[in-house]
Amino acid sequence: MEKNYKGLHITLIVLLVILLLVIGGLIYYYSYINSLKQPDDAEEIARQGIEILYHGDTINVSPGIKRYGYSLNINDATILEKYDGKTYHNYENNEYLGESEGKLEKVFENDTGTLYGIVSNVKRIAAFNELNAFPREISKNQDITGEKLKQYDDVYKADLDGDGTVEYVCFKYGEAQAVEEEEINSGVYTKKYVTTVDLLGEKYNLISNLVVFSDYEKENDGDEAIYLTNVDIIDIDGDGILEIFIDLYGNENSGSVAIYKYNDGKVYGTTNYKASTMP
Ligand SMILES: [Ca+2]
Ligand SMILES: [Ca+2]
Repeated sequence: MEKNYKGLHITLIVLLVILLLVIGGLIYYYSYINSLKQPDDAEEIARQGIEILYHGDTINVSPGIKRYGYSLNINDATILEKYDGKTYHNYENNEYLGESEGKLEKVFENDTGTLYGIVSNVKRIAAFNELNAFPREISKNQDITGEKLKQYDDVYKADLDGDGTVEYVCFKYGEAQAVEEEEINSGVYTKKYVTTVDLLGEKYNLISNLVVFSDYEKENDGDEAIYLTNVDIIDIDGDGILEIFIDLYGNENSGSVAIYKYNDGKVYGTTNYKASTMP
């Protein structure tokens, strides 16, 4: 009987030691993992109050369709003080283009007398502080081997989510198509020009269609067709994932941009987005 108790005590002690080792191991593991984590750039951005300008206007850089050209009220003294004459870090076409001094310009006055402005003398993407914008290489129209890739006119290649496999952001600029009657009833439009933007995986598999953009040509209209061509692949929020910015059609003062984030096999943003120059 006594022997059994002794055996039981030893078993309990052994179990206790194992439990303590496991707990100790877990504590060590989590403190080790935390020590590996660098200060989060997104937190750093929030702390420093960094804001992003797109075509000179502030935008929310989370995935989705965002308008620009409507947020800087230049009657507002705090806006003037914050944005005018400041040094900006400039990014465009997947490159860092250095610093410039921005100037807040009046763009238009709305019905209520509000004067809207944009910051001029900055590039397509501008930030108060320099970003770690390109954590991985981004190439354009290089090593286009797959037959599926050859169907596209412009191919951007980058490991967007940093998992070791590349993704492709592919633009196809359509030939002029005859306009179908049900598309436009007015009858004055004769041709349609289409840009298709697709996201492909490493094996050239279609991950998602991002945007289909249409421009319409009027009869006897000498205007050139508009295709989407402005794309920025950039880590805008410091999370190590490259976001995709596709500039949708806008006039010189305002427009919109489609922002996408690809992570864990999912595309965040407005996919299959139908954009058009038609109102
Ligand atoms: Ca990847
Ligand atoms: Ca990012």
